Amino acid sequence: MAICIPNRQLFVDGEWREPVLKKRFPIINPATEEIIGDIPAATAEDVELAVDAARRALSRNKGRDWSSASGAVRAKYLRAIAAKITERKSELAKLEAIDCGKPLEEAAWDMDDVAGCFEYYADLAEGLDAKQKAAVSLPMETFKCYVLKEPIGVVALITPWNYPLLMAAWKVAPALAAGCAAILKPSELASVTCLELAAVCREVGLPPGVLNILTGLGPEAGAPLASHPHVNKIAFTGSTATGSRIMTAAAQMVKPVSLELGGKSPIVVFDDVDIDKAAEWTAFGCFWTNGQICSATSRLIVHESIAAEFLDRLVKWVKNIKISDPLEEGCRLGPVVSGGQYEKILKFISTAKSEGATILCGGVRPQHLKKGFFVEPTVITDVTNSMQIWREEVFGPVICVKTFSTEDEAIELANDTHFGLAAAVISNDLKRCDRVSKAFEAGIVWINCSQPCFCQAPWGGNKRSGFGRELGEWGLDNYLSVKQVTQYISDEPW
Ligand code: TXE
Repeated sequence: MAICIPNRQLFVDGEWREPVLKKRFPIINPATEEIIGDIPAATAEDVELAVDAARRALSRNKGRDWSSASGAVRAKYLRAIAAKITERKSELAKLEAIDCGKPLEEAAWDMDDVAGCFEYYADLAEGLDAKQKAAVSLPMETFKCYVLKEPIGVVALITPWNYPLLMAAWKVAPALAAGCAAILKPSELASVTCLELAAVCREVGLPPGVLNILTGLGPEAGAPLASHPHVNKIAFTGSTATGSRIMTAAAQMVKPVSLELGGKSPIVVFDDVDIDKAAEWTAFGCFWTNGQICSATSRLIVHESIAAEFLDRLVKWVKNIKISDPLEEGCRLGPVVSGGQYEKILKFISTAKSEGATILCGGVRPQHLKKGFFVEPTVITDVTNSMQIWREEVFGPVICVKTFSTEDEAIELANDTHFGLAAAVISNDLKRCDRVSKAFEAGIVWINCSQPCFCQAPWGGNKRSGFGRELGEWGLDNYLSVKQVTQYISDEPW
């Protein structure tokens, strides 16, 4: 199934533009370790051009002001983008699969979600027209007050590689719906489909400068973008370490940030469950997208009375997962995204072993695959709270297991982390699920499932998993600022 990586440039002011320093870097297919193309590497010079273009797209005297266009007009473009993504779904899914290693079928679902996200924010953009001005009732009749919701301005959107186009859509769609102009900086490890988004924007005639896309390295392209004085807001998804750097840069200029960072999310399984179903949800929650999901439920906390049987089923389930090139029919697990991530995951596993944990299954490269960054799904037991594998985000197909005997103990173990993104509970007792949900220190809770995600519902974490919420109306609010207008009412002329 040959597929050609389109040769693209940076996307600035509605045009393809060669990077000022003319640098490019290679794209590596993680399933074959082969170089399959290259992409432009933006630097601070390109950031200047992109920020200028975004500012012009919002400037009232140029006659192309995206921010004061009606929500209905913006919705028209968002729907056109959604339609083009759907039209190109199968090609985009293949590009995503060979760029980041996710199974083709999953990549195709991502494309549906991308289109759905643009559609959803098109609806919200239309709704915004009616909500842009809201009256506030005051205790004094001599004053009247209303509130305007206005686009925040030029926004920097810095995204990761695990859902390259979908994570971009989660930010681009609400930012554009709100009337902001954006500069998207995708991850250097998987930027191909984001450059195709640029092609889509050209095709639908999105006004110049409304969306600019700069591929490049974090320190060279992301850092100057985050610290640019004319960027009014930064929305970031990625590691906690980089999130902290971005927050520091934003603090210098007192600009708002929303951060969706790492996780070490628990899944608590009580003793009253259907063990097969619970094992399947557990495997799905941790091994979907190879565990490279910020919300992966990578700490299994299972009731001691069912632990042995549960682990037996989980291991059987895991051993049935088809690991192959993502383009192969029936692939359920592809390679992890890069050589760096591969080494990092194996190091986590060897450290767990040296700290005294047991590798129940996996932990190695699958024997039938000699090339590519493949790691077998790994289940680790005999884990203590102080071990690295219990405390740090692996971002790979690795789950670590602890047992509990009481509900309080389960909650304590679940919350025993600096992170607070997601948590799941599996039990037939819905009152208990309700209690446990309230006790979880996490921004997202799943009951009797793990990982479902809908663009209508808020997404984001607490503690070191960041702050701010994406998706739903909360996602739109990320890109709106609130202005109070209060008028003194008087019969006397001014
Ligand atoms: O992340 P980075 P990496 C976690 C996961 C993974 C680890 C490292 O644990 O193993 O992060 O992955 C840009 N200023 N997550 O190195 O560095 C970078 O170019 C501005 C969790 O890929 O956080 C990319 O576009 N930008 C996560 C983006 O930040 C900078 C998803 C994310 O890269 C920058 C991905 C800088 N100084 C990784 N340095 C999740 N929450 O889903 C880098 N970038």
